[in-house]
Amino acid sequence: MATDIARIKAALLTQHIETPSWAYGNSGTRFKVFARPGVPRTPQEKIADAAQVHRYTGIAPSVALHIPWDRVDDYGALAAYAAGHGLRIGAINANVFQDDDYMLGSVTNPDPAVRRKALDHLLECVDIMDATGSRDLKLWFADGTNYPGQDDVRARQDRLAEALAAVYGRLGGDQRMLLEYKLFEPAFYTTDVPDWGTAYAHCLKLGPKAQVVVDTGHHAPGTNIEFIVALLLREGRLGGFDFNSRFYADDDLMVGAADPFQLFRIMHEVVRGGGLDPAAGVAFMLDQCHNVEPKIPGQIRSVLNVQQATVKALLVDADALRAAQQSGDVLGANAVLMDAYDTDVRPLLADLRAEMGLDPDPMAAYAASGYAEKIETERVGGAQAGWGA
Ligand code: LRH
Ligand code: MN
Ligand code: MN
Repeated sequence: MATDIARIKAALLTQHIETPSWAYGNSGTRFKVFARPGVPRTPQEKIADAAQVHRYTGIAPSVALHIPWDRVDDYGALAAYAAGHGLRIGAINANVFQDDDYMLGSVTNPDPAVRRKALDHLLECVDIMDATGSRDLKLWFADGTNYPGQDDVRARQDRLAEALAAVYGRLGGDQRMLLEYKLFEPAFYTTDVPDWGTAYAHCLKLGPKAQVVVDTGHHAPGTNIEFIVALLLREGRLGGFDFNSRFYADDDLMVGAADPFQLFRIMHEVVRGGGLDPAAGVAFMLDQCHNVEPKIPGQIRSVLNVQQATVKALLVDADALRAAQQSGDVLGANAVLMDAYDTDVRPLLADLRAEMGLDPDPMAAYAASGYAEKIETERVGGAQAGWGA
């Protein structure tokens, strides 16, 4: 048992959770964006806030950027700034969904001039990756149609494939393309990358540097996300996660808040499929907004939620589970999983944090640090997360 705990702790230390720069800015819904005191005004201030999350959790050493929300003149200097705060720049998220030009789509737009503009932006994002040392380009397309007959669904797939191939050809040796799917929104009739199967089909044609990213909020209610995770991992195409929680649609609530059991089931498949091994290349990223709660504590809580689900998944007795499964012991097998899920892992995690030289209670430690009060006095006129900016 003691060696088991040591093994579990060692595995936990290899897991890094990336926070998104946009989580630190003001956000809301299309009805209202709430301005909170102290939110960052610049990409540098977002990085400084992300550094706080790493400081108290010890497992969030990178921050994702969204371009142009995080546009700067010198991305090398921004990476150096991050390094000065003990962070790396993580995934570069492209944004081809906010300009008026993209009303009828970006890379799938019927107008070749708009397609060219979108492709140029994607290629610029790879230039940024070169400057920041980022491995991953995350692509999400708002492209789709609202009405039957609005555009040729097959032609749009051809245009998408052409753009993806051009970007793929531009990737450096260690760089990857993560293709994100989403069931619907903003398009309501057809979406050009609506599901894992479409993303997977494109990635398969492109090659091994093209991987699927699973945003947990982008599925129909009742979808068995852990099955998708198991399948993609088995096929060597799970590039990573955009973690968040949903009740209804793309709610972007804190991961593990709505359904911690689902998060555990997902992490069980990650562990089962070897996805926790850094060599598997699964990027654990958050994609969330904090509309009614403070942002830095919201990110700390989210990172801890992923870690808690991970440790429970690591506690699953794999031998007992296999034995029960092979003997057809349905209830026994289910009980093995539930035993792990029902374990109170808080003492184990508190121990681990003490061993890492961290406060065992990251939420309390951040609250006591005075950082929130400091940024509230120092920063005036914080920026919006991106939407409508
Ligand atoms: C789209 C999405 C995608 C975007 C992010 C801001 O819904 O999940 O990842 O880049 O939100
Ligand atoms: Mn996402
Ligand atoms: Mn989303």
